[in-house]
Amino acid sequence: MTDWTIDRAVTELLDREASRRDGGRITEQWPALDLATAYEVQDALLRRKVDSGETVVGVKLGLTSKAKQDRMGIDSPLTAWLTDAMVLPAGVPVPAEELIHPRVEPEIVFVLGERLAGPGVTAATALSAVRSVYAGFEVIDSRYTDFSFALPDVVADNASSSRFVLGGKSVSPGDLDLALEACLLRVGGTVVASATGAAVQGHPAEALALAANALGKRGIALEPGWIVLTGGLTDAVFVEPGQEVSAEFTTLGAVTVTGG
Ligand code: OOG
Ligand code: MG
Repeated sequence: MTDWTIDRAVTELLDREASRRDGGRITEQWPALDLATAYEVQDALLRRKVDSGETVVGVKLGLTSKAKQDRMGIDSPLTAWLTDAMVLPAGVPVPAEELIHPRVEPEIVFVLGERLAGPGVTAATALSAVRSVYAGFEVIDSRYTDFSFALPDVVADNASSSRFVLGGKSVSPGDLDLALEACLLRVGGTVVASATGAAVQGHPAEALALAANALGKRGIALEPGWIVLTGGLTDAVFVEPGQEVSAEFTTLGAVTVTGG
C-alpha cells in the first residue's frame, strides 16, 4: 500500500516549483510509479497549469542525444509539454529569482505547419509537416535535488521544463541539412561544447517522428503552429548572473541567453 496518488505527486511537484524547493525522487517514496503512471502525472500537472490560465504551445523531447543521456544516466528519450508561460522573450535574462537551479542547453526547434498524428510517422513525413526551423535554448530546472532522478521521476516532472527562447532567424526545412547543421556552445565567449544535428537521434526529424509516435499511442496529435524542442544537442551548462551563453549554428544563426 502507498498513500501516493497522481494528484499528490502533481501537488508536490507544483509546490516545489512555486516555492523554489528541490527534493528527493518521488520513486523513492512511491516505487510503484511506472512510466505509464508517470505520464499520467505529467498530463495531470499540465491540466493544473491550464486550469490556472496557461495554454499549450507545443511539446519538448528530452534525452534524445548521447551527451544528455550520458549526463543524466538515462538512455530513453521522453516527451513533455510546453506552455506559453515557458516562453522567455529574446533579450530577457534567465529569471533566476523564480527558479531553483537553472541550466541551459542548445536545441534545434521546429514550428509545425501541419498536423502530425502517430503511429507510423517517419522522419520524412515528420519533416514535411515542419513549417520553420529555429535555433533555441531550453532553460531546464529540475524539481529534484542535483537533477538526480529515475525515468518515471523526470517524466512526472514534465522533463525539468522551465523556459525556452528561440533565435531570431526562421529557416525553411528545405534550406538546410539538419543532420549536418553544426552548433558551437559558448559560455562567456569560450567554446565549451559542439555538436551537429545528427547528435539528436541521428537527425532532428527522427526526434519529431518519435514524439508524434509516442504521443499518438496516448491519442494525442501534434497540431499546426506547435513548437517542438527536439532535445539538447550538448550537455546543459550553468549560467552565472550577468554571464552570456550563446549557441552559434551554421545556418540557423545565433541565439543568446544571459544569466539572471
Ligand atoms: C531532463 C530534460 C532533458 C533534453 O533536452 O534532453 C531535456 C533533464 O536533463 O533534466 O530537456
Ligand atoms: Mg531540453
